[in-house]
Amino acid sequence: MALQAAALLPSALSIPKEGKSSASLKDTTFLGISFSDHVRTECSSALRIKKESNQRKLFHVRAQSVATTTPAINWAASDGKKTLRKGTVVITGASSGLGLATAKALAETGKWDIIMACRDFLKAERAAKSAGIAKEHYTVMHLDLSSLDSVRQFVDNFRRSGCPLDVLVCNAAVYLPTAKEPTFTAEGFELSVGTNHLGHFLLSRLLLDDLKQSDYPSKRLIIVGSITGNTNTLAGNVPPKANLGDMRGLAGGLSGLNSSAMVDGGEFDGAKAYKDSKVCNMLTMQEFHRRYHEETGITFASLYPGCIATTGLFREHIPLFRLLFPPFQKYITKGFVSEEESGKRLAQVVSEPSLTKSGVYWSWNKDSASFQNQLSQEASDSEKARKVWELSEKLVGLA
Ligand code: NDP
Ligand code: PMR
Repeated sequence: MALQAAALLPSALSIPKEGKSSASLKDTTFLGISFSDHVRTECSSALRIKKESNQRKLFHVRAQSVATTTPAINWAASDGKKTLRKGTVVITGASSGLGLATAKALAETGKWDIIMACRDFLKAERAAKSAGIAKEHYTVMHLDLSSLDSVRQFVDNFRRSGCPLDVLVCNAAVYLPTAKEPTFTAEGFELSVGTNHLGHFLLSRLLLDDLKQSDYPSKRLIIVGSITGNTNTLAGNVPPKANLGDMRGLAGGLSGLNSSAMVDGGEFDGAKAYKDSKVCNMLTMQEFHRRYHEETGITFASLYPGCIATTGLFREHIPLFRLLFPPFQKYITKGFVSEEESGKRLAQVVSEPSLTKSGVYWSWNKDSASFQNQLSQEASDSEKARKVWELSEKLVGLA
């Protein structure tokens, strides 16, 4: 009960909207105080006030409205030295695994305000605490990607916080390999594709405007992909293989009623649905790149962070799999990577100046050096990417 109530809290917060100022305050100082330093702290403190409001609400105190100002500059000058202002990054599914490890890696740099966009508010707060992420670096905001209403509510709440959006990381996912029957999102889409792809598709389409407005020097939209969606690899050839087919199931709404719950229109298979969702993720990233990179300068990227065999992703798998999978990946395939290492990898894609290339799918070699990897034929098919985009925008109500 307490958990459920807490999960609803951030959506209920009321913070008045402020217009996003585009005035440049570059290098402005007054009486020795850098304006930019002042503005730079605004987002962090607005988020802190919001966080404290959340906590007050836990004790049934009504949250009061908070006035916020949007930082409108990307450089802060102190002692005549130019430093980049703190970036704001939204990470979906930051309550465990890769998302949590990425939040931790970014928090340790002290250069980021991290918004942990999570479906379970208390779980996320506890995870941040036990990972040792200092309070001033993060804020939890409620987001349930299996409900399009929740996605829209999150976008409203985020905008009301007055924070800029510099990087969006679409990381959350569910994997249901043992499910015999499909389960569904609030709008009736099969849960894996509905959450991993359609929820993120709506989120990133809505937040594209916010990314465009950011004055951060390197704005990025990152959608986490995977090796298992790529049939040009050994891992991608383990059955059931990803295959979107002619997408008749997606066109039919993945409802399992008059149409199939699977993208390709076939029989339900939970493991395949996850792999298909990753293909949709990787195609969406490339379609974003084709449509918006040149116009906006935003970097669109995907990645395979390595096999993080210990995460919650495998929570629905049989116990024997969960026992054997980590040593199998560690000693046989040698594809294993720790949560900490995977977090450092994704953090590089968020913030490394050398990883600004757009339309790219990053991987890491045995020495943990990043390289631009090849996607499978299907996962790089531009016609399929356009079709996934067009069908998805209909399903989420954008077309
Ligand atoms: P985890 O299960 O540890 O993390 C998944 C996160 O997604 C959790 O925070 C979970 O929240 C969240 N989530 C699930 N459903 C929703 C929802 N409806 N709304 C909001 N959040 C939701 O798995 P990983 O860290 O392994 O996975 C992270 C990403 O990495 C995924 O995109 C996955 O495809 C990718 N990946 C993972 C690999 C691996 O080997 N583990 C390999 C390649 C890619 P909650 O904590 O509440 O359950
Ligand atoms: Mg795979 C180099 C070989 C390699 C790598 C890097 C992975 C990653 N896997 C490899 C090989 C194999 N796997 C082989 C040879 C087998 C048959 C024994 C195998 C099996 C297997 C299963 C049953 N692998 C799996 C599963 C899962 O349930 C996981 C999955 O498909 O989740 C969708 C999985 C994974 N293997 C990987 C990675 C990264 C995963 C998990 C997650 C993901 O793609 O997100």
